[in-house]
Formats: sequence, structure tokens, C-alpha cells
Amino acid sequence: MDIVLGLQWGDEGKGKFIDLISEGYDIAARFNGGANAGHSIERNGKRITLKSLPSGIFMKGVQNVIGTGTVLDPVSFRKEIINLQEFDTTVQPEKNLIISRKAHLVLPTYKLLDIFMEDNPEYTTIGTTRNGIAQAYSNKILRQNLRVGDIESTDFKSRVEHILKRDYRLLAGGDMILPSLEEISTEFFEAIDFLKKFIRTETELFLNVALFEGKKVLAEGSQAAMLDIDHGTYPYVTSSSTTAAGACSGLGVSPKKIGEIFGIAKAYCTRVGNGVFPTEIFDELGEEIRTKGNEFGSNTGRPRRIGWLDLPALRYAIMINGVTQMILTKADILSGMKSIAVCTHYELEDGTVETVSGSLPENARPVLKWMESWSADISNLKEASLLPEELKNFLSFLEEELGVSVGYLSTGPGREQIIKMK
Ligand code: 2SA
Ligand code: MG
Repeated sequence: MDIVLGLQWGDEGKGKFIDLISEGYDIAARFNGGANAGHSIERNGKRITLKSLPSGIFMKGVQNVIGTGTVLDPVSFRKEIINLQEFDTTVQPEKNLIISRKAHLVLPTYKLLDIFMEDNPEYTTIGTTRNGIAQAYSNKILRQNLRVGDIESTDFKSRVEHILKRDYRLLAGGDMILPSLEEISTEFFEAIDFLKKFIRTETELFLNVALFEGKKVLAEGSQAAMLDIDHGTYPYVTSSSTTAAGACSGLGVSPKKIGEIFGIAKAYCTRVGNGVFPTEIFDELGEEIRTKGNEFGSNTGRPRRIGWLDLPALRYAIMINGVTQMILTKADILSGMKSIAVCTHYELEDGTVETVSGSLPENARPVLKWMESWSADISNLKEASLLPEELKNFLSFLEEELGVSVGYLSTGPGREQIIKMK
């Protein structure tokens, strides 16, 4: 099993890379997160953003898995499938998608509670995507949640209604304008009926049998290393395990089965939501990158915060994931910029230096190395040897500093805009 992961704070371009390589796999599996993800894919000049669905959904020969470590919002899932079928009438998700019976459900009140907590000064505002992700995972850990496998049980409806009513009593304490309970439960149960059209099974068994038979599995990470619930910049993280270890627990596959671990990083950094971001750029260079790179949340449309490439954070992400090769994206956005920088290390208040860091100390000073940018437009290049010298230098500098090789360089949003480096 190979794994694709984001190494920064998300939106590194995982969707595009997965879409590109998934042809070589028999199975594409999601192991964490839910409707908070936004994997953008381009097809025939049109763009679609997948949320809960694996990116292999367009590939005829690929079986797609929504794994145990994910949380599934039936209402959002239904919309996503309808949208997908409008986008591409040939997709057959009823046939090439299977969903773990152990994946947890997102109930409609979880989204309301997410908004309630985000907007209430008594709680830390995380800057969530407001999809009820933390509420689903926390109810899972509290052992109070319902799972996909529960939808067939005879008392499913009454258990859902019990939770909805209980949550509504909690929500009534706030000043939110709430939709009627009837409205949200009707929509939810309609979505549950829709969900019943899809295959729900023990995906752990399916995956392990497939691996035993020699099939190739691609585990598709959502969000990214620095948003991991344990290893990210807590509390400004998501609520799932976004790392390579999370792929194993989220899919029920042994670490012994892991082959390649592809780590995706942008040539700069972005972050949506709150939290420490040492290399954040506040001047017009940041604005230039945001506009050129179209750095806005693919689902929520939120403007992303922009920063220089952060090597201490990247070294940490490579370390905890055991990345075997890196995929660098969006170097094309830095083309033609007056100057570009990379943070090589942090200097702490007491003068010590930190070169590997997952904690990103608030008062650390990021030490920047300014480099020459490349002026040539690289968006149509197909060969590594044709890259501008400055970009070649930038890449070898990164490889040396990070100890991993850059396997692919993405040169634009299009499917064909990628160069295999080695
Ligand atoms: P949540 O909703 O509880 O998971 O939010 C917690 C933190 O995790 C961040 N987060 C993300 N960061 C980048 N991209 C994400 N997905 C969408 C995308 C975001 C969008 O790919 O574009 O459409 O805005 C994503 N999902 C969660 C979030 O910003 C919080 O910091
Ligand atoms: Mg995204």
C-alpha cells in the first residue's frame, strides 16, 4: 500500500497528484476526515472539488474505499454524488465505491454545534470548515456516536432522533437561528435512504484480501501533517490522524504493508483557519502569491494565509511520516517574482536554533534565506532538463536540506502539467 499525504496545512495539491497516479492502482482509499476536505481535480477543462469521495472515483478500473477512520456526512455525501454525476455522466459510484460500516456518521446537529462553538467566545475559535468534523470525532471517542453500519438497525431512526433532540436542547442556549428539527431530520433521513444504494462493508477485510492477492492500494490523505490531531499545531488542527500511521489505523492495514509514502508540499506555505504560522507573509508579496496561486478554500472560498516555505516544519512532517519522495507543487506561482525566500531554521528567544519543529514556537524567529526566482514560464515544460537554472538550484537546495528527493514537480493546475523528475 502506498500513501499520499499533505506535508503542510492542506491544499498542497493532493487531488491532482492522486488523480494522476491512481491509474496505476487497483484501489484508492480515504482513511481520515470527511466533508472538510477539498480535493480539486480537473477533467476536460472543467474542475470539480471532491470532499468525501476518493479521487479514484473517475477511474473505471479503480475500486474506491471510504475507510473506517473517516466521518461520513450523508447529506453532504448525497450532494457530492449528485454533483459528481452531473460533472461526469459516466461515473458509477454505486459500483466502484465501498464504504466502511465502521466509519462514523456526521449528524446534522454536529454542523450546527460546530458553528455554535466557533462563534461563541467561550470556546477557542479554530477556524474550522464548519462541517461538524470535531463533533463527529469527539462523539466517536466518547463512544456516543452512530456508524454507517447502524443505518440498517431497526432502532436507527429513534437513536438519531434522540441525539438530534439532545443537541437541540444544548443549542437552544445560544442565540443561533436554528432550522426546525423536522427540516433537518427529514433531509437527513432522505440522505440515509440515498446512502443505502451504496455498498457498505467491512473495508478492512476487503483491503487486506486485496493486498494478499497482490492488488495495489493507494491511501489518500486529507488535510495534512501539520493539521494532525496529535502531531499538528494543536489546538489549531483537525480532529483526525492525517499521517502515515493514520492511514494504517484508519484502514486497518498493517504498517508492514506500506511501500511508497508520497509527501506533497507547495513551494511556499498556505494555511486556512487560525493558528501559529511563523513564515506568514503580510506584505504585497503574500498578496501576489495569493492572487496568482488562487489561494482560496476550495469548498468554503476562504482566502488562505500565505507564508514562505518552512523547512523546520517540513523536516518534521517528513520525519513523522517517513516520506520516501516529495511532490513539489505550485513552483510555477513563484515564477517571475522579484525575490523568494525559504525559512531554513528558527531562532528561539534564548538564541538557540531549531531545525526540525512540529511545535512552531510562537516567539521563534524564522530565519529566511532569500533566493533568486526564475523568470521563465514553466507551465508548459515537460522535461526536468529544460527547467530554468534557478529552479533547478532551488530543487537541489530543498533535496539537500530535507534529505528526500523530489519525485515530481507540478507546473500548473492541469492534469498534464507535471514533470516526473527521476
Ligand atoms: P475542521 O473543519 O474541524 O477540520 O477544521 C479544523 C482545522 O483544519 C483545517 N482544515 C483545512 N485546511 C485546509 N483545507 C481544508 N479543506 C478545504 C480545502 C478547506 C476549504 O481543501 O480547501 O474549503 O476551506 C481543511 N479542512 C480542515 C481548518 O482550516 C482548521 O484550521
Ligand atoms: Mg484542499
